[in-house]
Amino acid sequence: MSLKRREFIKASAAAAAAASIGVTLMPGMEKNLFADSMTWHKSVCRYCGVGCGMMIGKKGNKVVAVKGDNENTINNGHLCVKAFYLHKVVYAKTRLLHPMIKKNGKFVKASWDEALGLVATKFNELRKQYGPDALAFYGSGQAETEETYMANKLWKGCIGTNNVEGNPRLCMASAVGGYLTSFGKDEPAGTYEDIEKSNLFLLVGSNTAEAHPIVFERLVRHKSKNPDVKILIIDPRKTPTDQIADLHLFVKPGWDLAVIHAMARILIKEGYADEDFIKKHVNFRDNKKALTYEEYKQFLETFTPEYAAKISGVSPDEIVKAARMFGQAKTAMSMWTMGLNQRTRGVWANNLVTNLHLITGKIGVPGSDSFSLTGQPNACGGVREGGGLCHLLPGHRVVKKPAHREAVAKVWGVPASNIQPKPGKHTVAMFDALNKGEIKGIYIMCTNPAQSLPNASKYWKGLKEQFVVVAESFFPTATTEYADVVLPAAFWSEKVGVYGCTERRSQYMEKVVDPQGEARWDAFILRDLGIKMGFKKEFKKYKTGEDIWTEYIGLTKGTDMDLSGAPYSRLKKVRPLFDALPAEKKQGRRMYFYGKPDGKAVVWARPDKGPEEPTDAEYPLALSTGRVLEHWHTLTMTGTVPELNRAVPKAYVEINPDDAQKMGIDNKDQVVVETRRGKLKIEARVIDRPEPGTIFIPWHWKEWMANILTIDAVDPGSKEPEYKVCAARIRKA
Ligand SMILES: Nc1nc2c(c(=O)[nH]1)N[C@H]1C(S)=C(S)[C@@H](COP(=O)(O)OP(=O)(O)OC[C@H]3O[C@@H](n4cnc5c(=O)[nH]c(N)nc54)[C@H](O)[C@@H]3O)O[C@H]1N2
Ligand SMILES: Nc1nc2c(c(=O)[nH]1)N[C@H]1C(S)=C(S)[C@@H](COP(=O)(O)OP(=O)(O)OC[C@H]3O[C@@H](n4cnc5c(=O)[nH]c(N)nc54)[C@H](O)[C@@H]3O)O[C@H]1N2
Ligand code: SF4
Ligand SMILES: [Mo]
Repeated sequence: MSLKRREFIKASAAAAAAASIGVTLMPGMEKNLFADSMTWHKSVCRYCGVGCGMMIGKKGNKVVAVKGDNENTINNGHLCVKAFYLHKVVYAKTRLLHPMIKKNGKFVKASWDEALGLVATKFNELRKQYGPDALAFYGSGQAETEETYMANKLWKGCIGTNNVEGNPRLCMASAVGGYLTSFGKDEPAGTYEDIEKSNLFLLVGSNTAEAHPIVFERLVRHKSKNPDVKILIIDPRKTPTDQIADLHLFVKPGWDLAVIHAMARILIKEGYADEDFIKKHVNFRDNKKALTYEEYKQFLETFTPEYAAKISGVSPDEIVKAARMFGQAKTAMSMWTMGLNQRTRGVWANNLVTNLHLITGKIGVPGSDSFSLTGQPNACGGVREGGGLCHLLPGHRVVKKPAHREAVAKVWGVPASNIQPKPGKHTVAMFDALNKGEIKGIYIMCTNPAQSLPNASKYWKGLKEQFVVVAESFFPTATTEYADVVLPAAFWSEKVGVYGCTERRSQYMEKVVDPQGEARWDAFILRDLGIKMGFKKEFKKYKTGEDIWTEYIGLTKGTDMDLSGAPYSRLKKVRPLFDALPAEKKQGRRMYFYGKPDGKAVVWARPDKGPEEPTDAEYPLALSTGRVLEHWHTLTMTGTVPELNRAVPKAYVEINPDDAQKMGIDNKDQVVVETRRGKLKIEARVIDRPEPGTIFIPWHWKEWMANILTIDAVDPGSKEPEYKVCAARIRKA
């Protein structure tokens, strides 16, 4: 089983190499590929946050092929396996082609006028009767910046509620919290170009090979050319990323904070600290107060290798080895994703990784950075920079600052008093309020929360009972089941727009073909809803995507993410474009990143708390959830591609052979995985990927929904849920 999988991954690496030659050959399409009538159009992959440039091949009014964009310096023409089949997803049988309204429990086809009319009337009624906070918007890091911008304006600026959230809360919120508390500014300082200049990579809680394959490919290429480059992994599971590991610390899920502190202690004790850098650029703090460097060292004294080893399950020698590797490397780049963010101590975990860079001065120079990998293609651009969360406004602004509200209200053409100073409800609280009936109407766009929320079944009640509108490109999904109205959304390639990737680069996507059926662009659906709700003056003016983008970039002028020099006309040519900072700021772009008033970053002395629900005698196993290479989230897209389904056709629970033997479980046995929240019948995969004591379920399938098991406890700072660990038990079915 495991061998087959490895072979497949090798094969997809080979396929990626083929793409670099220029063209991705699709099964059955080879014949017509070079036909004169085919044209190529600039786009971006709509899956992960790497932001690979993609060219769309069009024939007639049809998308017929994709290939990597050779001119794009992120991926240099390469694509990963999911992306190869993206053009097929456009024509999936499950595309939603007409608006539908639920009548007597059944979806009935409706006209746009009827569907939007119903939504507008219902939203206005609820607003009038219960106040603006009875309404909410729940969006996505896969939505375009223009789309999130329109939603933000309608809800925060016109309806007058800050109940605007999105799935980046489930994903990047802890990274945002980490950057803000460590540096005073969001988003990483480095770029992908640091990869080729780095001597060491600390991959902590990132399955880079499967979740960010083109970044992984760059790591592989760099290391194969420079064998001295070291790869250090801190992760509870063995994954395909291990193919390039020099050292892997197998921590127990949720227990790695002590390990990172122990590494910091060794770095200082053994003289790897950059004392000069520390003096110039660093402050020290704990949760209550400022510390001196001496006090921080004192704090670290608890974290001997032996102590950290006992807590984490790693050997003391390996911790020492890892710290020395980090210290000895001339430059170092950390990359992390959900293994750190999806934790009740996600912000702290982020802080501690950044500590390692600040202590050793391995930051702010080419090849060194604490570089969070973003999950979705536009979580950085549309949601973080665009302000698509309940406390934010466009341009890295916040609702609580009067000057920020005023600046935004002016451009939106609404009274500043429309924008509330108090943040709205964060995602888990939003769905809780829906359960309680405090929120009575919600508009869900480009996300599938009925499957992706933690402890999901708990939140189906609110989705059942309240007025739910779902804008979707596919049907049915776990969430459309609960919708009162579904609105067909134009899909990637059928709409214009901008995505902003992990390294803060903006990329333009051309509208290549017309939307299918009656599908419409999400941004214009929102515009038309705004008009129907009575906000004519505010929304009638947007005739094109460019109208929306131009207004948005005007709002970013003078902020730390100034995009005012990046109109569509320039984005069409430059691929990909960094935030268009003035040249003098660009020079020192890495230091400008330090956003605290004294220009210093913070090394945090955080306690080494474990997970919310540790294992115990009743539930002795740690359950972890995550991704596979071939599939994307809730399968509405990759699940429609036969080639990807054949590669990984169904869900399974990975269990270590030692545990399996003790419990009498064989490979492919049906087992029941149980947590305090739910039970799931699923096939066992006995494999030495998780360590003994840990089990893992890929969460993509609705039929084997991992989120009926996961815990909805959130990080108190970032409000991001702890998908990555809860207590479970397993038995033969
Ligand atoms: N193929 C594919 N690629 C994707 C996606 C997809 O659905 N499919 N989704 C995209 C999105 S939105 C995201 S957010 C990213 C996610 O990208 P990743 O975060 O890389 O992917 P995950 O599979 O969620 O798990 C991350 C890793 O965290 C580890 N981990 C779990 N618990 C702990 C812990 O306590 N400590 C440490 N140190 N590590 C831990 C897991 O073992 C796993 O290796 O992927 C993006 N790319
Ligand atoms: N157990 C577990 N759960 C997790 C995670 C985990 O690691 N473990 N990870 C979490 C993370 S990091 C994330 S990011 C979330 C992701 O969770 P979701 O966002 O809920 O998952 P997706 O399947 O990406 O949902 C996107 C939806 O948008 C639809 N869509 C696609 N294109 C368009 C479009 O152009 N317009 C519109 N309107 N709709 C469109 C798709 O069909 C799909 O239904 O899941 C979270 N849930
Ligand atoms: S690495 Fe991410 S952005 Fe690049 S082709 Fe694959 S899924 Fe798309
Ligand atoms: Mo994500």
